Amino acid sequence: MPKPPLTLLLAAPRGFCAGVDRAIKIVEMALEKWGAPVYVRHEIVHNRYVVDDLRAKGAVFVEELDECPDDRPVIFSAHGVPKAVPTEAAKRQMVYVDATCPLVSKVHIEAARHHENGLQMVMIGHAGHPETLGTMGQLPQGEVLLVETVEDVAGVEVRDPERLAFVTQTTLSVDDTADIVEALKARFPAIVGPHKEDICYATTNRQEAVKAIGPRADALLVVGAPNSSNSKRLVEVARKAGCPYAQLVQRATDIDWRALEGIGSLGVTAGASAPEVLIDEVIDAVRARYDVTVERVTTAEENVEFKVPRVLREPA
Ligand code: 0JX
Ligand code: SF4
Repeated sequence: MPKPPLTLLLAAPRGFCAGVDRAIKIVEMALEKWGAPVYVRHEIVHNRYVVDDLRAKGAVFVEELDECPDDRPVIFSAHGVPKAVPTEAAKRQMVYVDATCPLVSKVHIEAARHHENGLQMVMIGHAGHPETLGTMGQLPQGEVLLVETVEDVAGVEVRDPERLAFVTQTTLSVDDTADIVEALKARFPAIVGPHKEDICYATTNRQEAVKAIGPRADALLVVGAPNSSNSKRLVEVARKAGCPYAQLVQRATDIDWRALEGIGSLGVTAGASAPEVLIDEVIDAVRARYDVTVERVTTAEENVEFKVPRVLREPA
């Protein structure tokens, strides 16, 4: 039977961002330098394939520092850590390498600066997400108020509405965040913050590409993990852009082929923590069932690269 024709709308940019690339390289360098085991606090990036690959090379993934021995190196994940974590590692004289994305560290610095200037902080982010915990954990407990939605803004209780600042998680929905910022500014006109928000270039660009594809695609697959904030946002953006079916898939085996029956166009993208090998796997699986014509939908060119430290610090 001939395969049905399908236009595959391939998003660009998609997949790995500069912060993810750097964080994975740091773990690989640490393994090369110090040998196994090297401990990693939290998944280095939210992707099972990446984590399993590093685990096979000798990385040991833990959630908290107290699960690490004193005498092995530990790496902090790309999402950032509360200030107490490096403080504790130093106290235990551990060798540690911070793989926090420089764009997340920038938000940490901003929060600390506002705090030093006597401003109370509001963070727009998702409760319990490691980046939110890390950013809030830059300041003493209770100093950062979390808001997740426009509705939350009405209930937030501040010390002094004249002395307020806000920061955001880097992987939020650009549009939802704009609404929350607007609500904050309406309620607290004196609030200060970044020019728009702290959403990074990679998050913004991946959402833009999905917005271009969404209205044209009968369905869209986002390659990414269920705990990956930026990947989940891409599914929401696709649905909002008018795509009737948008689904997160970790890899090809997750694809629900029945849901794709009868489609003529399929969007494909990937979150910032999803490796290209998994995107290729998904495309190959689509090709096995459809007569595919690939159309690249490019909405931005990316050439961001973050320096990886040339030499990792020697154990004490
Ligand atoms: O859940 P997130 O999108 O914050 O993380 P993920 O999927 O690991 O993406 C890369 C790290 C992003 C940090 O900002
Ligand atoms: Fe950095 Fe953005 Fe990538 Fe997060 S998604 S690691 S902030 S570049």
